[in-house]
Order: sequence, then C-alpha cells, then structure tokens
Amino acid sequence: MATYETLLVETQGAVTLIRLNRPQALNALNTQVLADLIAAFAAYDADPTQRCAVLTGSEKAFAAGADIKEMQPKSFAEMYAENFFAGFEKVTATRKPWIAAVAGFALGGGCELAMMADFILAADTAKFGQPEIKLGVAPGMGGSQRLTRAVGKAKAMEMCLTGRMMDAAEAERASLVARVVPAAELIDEAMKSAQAIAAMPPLAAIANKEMVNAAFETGLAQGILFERRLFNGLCATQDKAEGMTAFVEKRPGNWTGK
Ligand code: CO8
Repeated sequence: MATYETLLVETQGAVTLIRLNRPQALNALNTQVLADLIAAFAAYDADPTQRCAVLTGSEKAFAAGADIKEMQPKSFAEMYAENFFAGFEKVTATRKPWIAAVAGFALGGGCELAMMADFILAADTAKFGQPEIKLGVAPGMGGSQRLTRAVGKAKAMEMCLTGRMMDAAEAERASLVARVVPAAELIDEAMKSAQAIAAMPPLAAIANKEMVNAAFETGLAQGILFERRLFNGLCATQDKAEGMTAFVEKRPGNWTGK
C-alpha cells in the first residue's frame, strides 16, 4: 500500500479508509494534501478489490479549510497560471462510491471537500461553514454551487455572507448530511455504511452514483432518460441475472462485477 505525506490510508476488506493527517494545521488543505488525495482516490478507483471508500479527518477537524498560510502570498496571476486547486476535479471524478465522515470543523475548503463525497455522515460535533468572506474571498472549491444545491438559496446565502457555522443537527435538518451519529461511533458507522455499499453489485453501485449525480447536471426529462438507459444497460450484466435469480431462489446474490 502506498504511503502519503499528509494522509493515512488503510484497507479493511473491500473498504478504503483515508484519513487527512495534518493535525498541526487542523487538516488544512494545501498543494501536498491535494496531490495526496488525487493519488489516493485514483489508487482506490483503480483497485478492483476496493468497492467503497471513507474520507475522514480528526476528532477536532475534518478540515479547517484551504491552507490560508499557503494562499496568503499568492497573487491573482499565480493562482490563475497554476489553476490553483483545480485538481480537486480529479477527486470528484472518482467513479466508485465514497463517504465523507465529518467530525469537528468542516470549514471553507473542508466543507467543500466533504460536499464532493457521495454523502456526508456527521458526528454530533460536526460544524460546517463557508467563512471565506471573512478573509476577503469566497468559496473556491465548489461551495457556492454544492451548498446551494444541498440546502437551498436562503441558508447557503446566509452562510456565505455571514460566515456562520451550521451545527450537525441543523445540517441534518437542511439535508446537508445524510445522518448524524454520536462522535465516538462516527468511524464505525461510516465503515458499516461503506461495507454495506461494498457488498452491493459493483457495476450497479457505479450506475446508481452516476444517476443521482446526473440529477444535478440535467433537466428532468434528460435525467430520466439517462436513468432508463443505464437501467436497461444494467440488464445486460451477469450481476442482474444473478440478483434476480437469487431473489427468486430466496438466497443472497453472489456478485462477479460483470
Ligand atoms: N489554514 C492554515 N492553517 C490553519 C487553518 C487554515 N485554514 N485553520 C487552522 N489553522 C492552523 C492555525 O493557524 C493554528 O496553527 P498555529 O498553531 O501554528 O497557529 C492551528 O491550525 C490550530 O488552529 P487554531 O489555533 O486557530 O484553533 P482554534 O481551535 O482556536 O480555532 C478554527 C479553530 C475556528 C477552525 C480556526 O482555526 C479557524 O478559524 N480556521 C480558519 C477557518 C477558515 O477560515 N477556513 C477557510 C479557509 S479559505 C478556504 O478554505 C478557501 C477554499 C477555496 C480555495 C480554492 C482556490 C481556487
């Protein structure tokens, strides 16, 4: 297994657990973290033994944002020329499912990274926010778009304009997170969810993810057509034949990923 400067990565069965590991900076995201995340997610996506991933931080912080100390000296020209942080698009291109397990602060780029996941599981200690305005900037890793799609205009606008944090209970009410669990159980619960997903037929898992994501990119009629075409396509897989036969025979399915 590869090692990373800013991440701890382990596998448990078919689940990859990726931990952000810059405790001295509350897991602030810098160029090295981005390079490590791109490599770790690419390795996960390419490994046929791995079927779901969990990205987490520490008890105190999932990630307290992009690294302000790295950005402080950068000019517009430098940011623009190096297309700073555009590499996060490679993380969002991960085809297989992954979950963000968030405890503590998920601020700025940390909130934006969590929202790149297929869904967020939150500890009751989680705090979400887009406080970039207080630094004279704004979200830059998709927050203004993904937060607005998740919680609607009123809350997204209020959070971006005031920089206030949303606690876990409010985040669940606002549909930013799938579920809130006690902090001590966060990793166990995330791993349980991930293992349940990992036990599903893998092509169907990718197709389900693509369909839900299509809802954010298309109109309703196009989205429904995309869904139906993918459904029809899944009917050509061995796992569809196995899944429906297993149901009729009242036994669990035995998936081949074909
Ligand atoms: N960047 C760099 N260092 C950080 C960051 C950060 N985002 N957050 C915390 N740290 C560091 C602190 O500087 C401190 O280091 P040191 O001990 O060397 O002084 C250490 O982590 C511990 O932090 P605190 O002492 O501040 O801990 P507290 O418990 O007192 O406070 C907070 C915790 C409230 C989370 C506080 O640290 C804080 O407000 N952090 C900044 C939050 C923030 O503003 N985040 C948004 C950053 S901007 C951003 O994310 C833009 C994303 C888009 C980029 C796209 C580019 C195209």
